[in-house]
Amino acid sequence: MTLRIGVIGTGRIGTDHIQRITRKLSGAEITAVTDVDLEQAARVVAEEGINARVHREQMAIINDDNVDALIVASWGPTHEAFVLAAIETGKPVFCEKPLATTAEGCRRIVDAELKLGKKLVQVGFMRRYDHSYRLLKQTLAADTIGEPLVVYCAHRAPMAPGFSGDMAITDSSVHEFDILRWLLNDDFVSAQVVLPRRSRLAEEGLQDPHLILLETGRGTRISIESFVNARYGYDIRCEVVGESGIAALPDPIGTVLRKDARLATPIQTEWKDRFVAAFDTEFQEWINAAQKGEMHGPSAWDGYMVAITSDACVAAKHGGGIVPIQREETPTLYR
Ligand code: NAD
Ligand code: ISE
Repeated sequence: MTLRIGVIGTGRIGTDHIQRITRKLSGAEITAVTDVDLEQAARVVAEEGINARVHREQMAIINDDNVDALIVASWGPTHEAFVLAAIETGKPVFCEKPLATTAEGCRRIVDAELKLGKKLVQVGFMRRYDHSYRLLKQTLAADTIGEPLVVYCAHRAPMAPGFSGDMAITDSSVHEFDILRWLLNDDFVSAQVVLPRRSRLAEEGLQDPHLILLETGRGTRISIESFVNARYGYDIRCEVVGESGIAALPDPIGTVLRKDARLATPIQTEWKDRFVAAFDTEFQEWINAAQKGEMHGPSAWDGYMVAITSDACVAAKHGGGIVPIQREETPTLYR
């Protein structure tokens, strides 16, 4: 049975997801869309040539009888209300990160699912579907390098247009918070943020880079360099130092060019390109699971844990020192 999907938010990533579902993936079709910018929503429908209803009233898409499942790709502050409404109707909902902009908001979503006794929510942490990260997880799970002792990560982007305040943490590093919990199968117990000398290329008033230091329950120490004005490219790095070896993400594959007395290999510049295959796999697996009434991806609980970590990092950045992160027992539904 084809999964009929309603998309809330037809901006950059919403349009991307509509295109991948329409052009590349199987088992689903877009039957409805909505956006506060109705012209934009109608344009996407026309350009893709899809038979989808454009809802003027955003919440109406959730109760549309022609919609089996929802994708929330609107601005972060709107996510919580849409996800809670989808849970009310019992429809599966894929929500782009953040699940909600506060830990309390994420907790309300967790509580709604616990009350229902069923998982309906998947959060858009697409790195879990990246082939290299999956191989890295397999390597760690197979005990190939012993226990993980130290992890070095870097999240570097060329520029961060529109970034302000703590977005390098709350918008970008959240991907590291999720992937590290998943890779290490461990929760964080403390956070510290060290501010290096500020890059002159960062927008006025924006601290960049940040050095985020996390500690897990089993004592693994993590450093994340978050550098959103790194200029030279989009470069995601992760190296795990274990007791008997080191396991790291490889550089993405590209041609190695020997020319004009130089040895060169390209570096990507866009997160969309770096993770395109991960996004495709993420959605194909979500569609396949939703058709069977199942939900296997990053859960509302994962979204909540990331929000707690993000809050601790922001508090550490502004207050200084080491901020403890309270560990909470994972409810049975999410184990
Ligand atoms: P965008 O600004 O391009 O698009 C957001 C769209 O939401 C806009 O078209 C806007 O009009 C619409 N919108 C706002 N409020 C709405 C409402 N109440 N109802 C319906 N539509 C509404 O932003 P984007 O870059 O596409 O980001 C969207 C979301 O995706 C954000 O939460 C962002 O963090 C997330 N995102 C995730 C990744 C990832 O790697 N997983 C990458 C980029 C963005
Ligand atoms: C963006 O919102 C994303 O989610 C990307 O995956 C991330 O790498 C980028 O830094 C964010 O701005």
